Amino acid sequence: MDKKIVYSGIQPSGSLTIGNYIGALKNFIGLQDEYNCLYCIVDMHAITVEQDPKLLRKNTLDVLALYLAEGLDPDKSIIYIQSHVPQHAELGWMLNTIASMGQLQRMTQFKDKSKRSKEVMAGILNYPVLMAADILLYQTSYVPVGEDQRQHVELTRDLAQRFNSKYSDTFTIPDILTPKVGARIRSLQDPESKMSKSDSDENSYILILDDENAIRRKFKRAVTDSLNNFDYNDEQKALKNLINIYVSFTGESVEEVVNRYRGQGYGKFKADLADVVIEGLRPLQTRFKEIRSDKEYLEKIYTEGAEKASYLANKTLRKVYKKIGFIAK
Ligand code: ATP
Ligand code: LTN
Repeated sequence: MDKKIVYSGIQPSGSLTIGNYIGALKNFIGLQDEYNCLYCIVDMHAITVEQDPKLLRKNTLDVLALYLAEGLDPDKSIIYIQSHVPQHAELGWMLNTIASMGQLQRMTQFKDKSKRSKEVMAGILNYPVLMAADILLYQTSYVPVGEDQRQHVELTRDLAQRFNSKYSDTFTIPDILTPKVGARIRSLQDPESKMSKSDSDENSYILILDDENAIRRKFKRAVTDSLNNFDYNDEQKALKNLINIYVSFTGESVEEVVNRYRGQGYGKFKADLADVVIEGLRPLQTRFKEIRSDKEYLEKIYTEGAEKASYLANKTLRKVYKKIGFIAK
């Protein structure tokens, strides 16, 4: 039997954080042997917020190089750039005709992002419909993402079910895949909000490509609490977040870490956490530098990736057009 499909994407909307790493990127690698995986750089999603064209180009190649540096293997997985496969926009349009405005307006990300902007563009409302198109084009079974994407994956399931019952079985209904620990890494400055690469306070996040000094400085400045009690609970959200980062990098259990640091001040733990993250990111950073400088190699990967993705996307799109009643040419 054919392997099931795994699909995920990351926006080139800035430099990636360890939230992106722990919640998504790090988990992509292990899926490559068991599943047929597609990993996309979703540049069409990124433009739903203001982007500088030069920076968008740079960030797109950065994400591609990070995918490869982390160990995504182009012989096993399809790695490509979303705008190279126009079928995403085409299926997105079809799905827009069955997506309800009310449902889109209830999306948490839409509410957050539209609150922050003076003029709300339609692209930010339709963002999750394009995401549904990404996923459904490839008959995806599993979507490895962070917890913040749960609502979007639910919407994708709804749209797939709606289309299937309107026109007959067409799309596979996908399931979300979130990591046990680290599905929602929080800001180092405000544990109520998620760590985000678009946060204006650079002390709130650690970037995958941050150097040693920046990592030490940011963890040192990370907020904790005044209880001075080393424990893992919801009253100490900031500390809990730091422990989650620690165990995501070392693979230890929360219990082991809590037992080791119990009775010690937060300062020692934060310093050790910085070491763990620096060491954990080092191999990735080294490989990134090598790969990122090889423009020809990157071009070869994304060109071949787009070819393979297009072939699969077309198969689904042709079915969709036929069911809707479009005339085949
Ligand atoms: P932004 O923070 O710029 O609004 P984003 O980082 O949430 O965007 P993407 O870059 O597309 O958006 O996210 C890529 C992946 O990283 C998604 O699977 C998302 O769920 C995951 N992710 C993002 N932030 C976190 C976080 N703080 N904790 C865990 N996973 C995260
Ligand atoms: N919305 C996602 C990025 C994304 C995605 C996808 C993730 C776009 N298309 C398809 C998984 C599958 C985010 O993380 N912000």
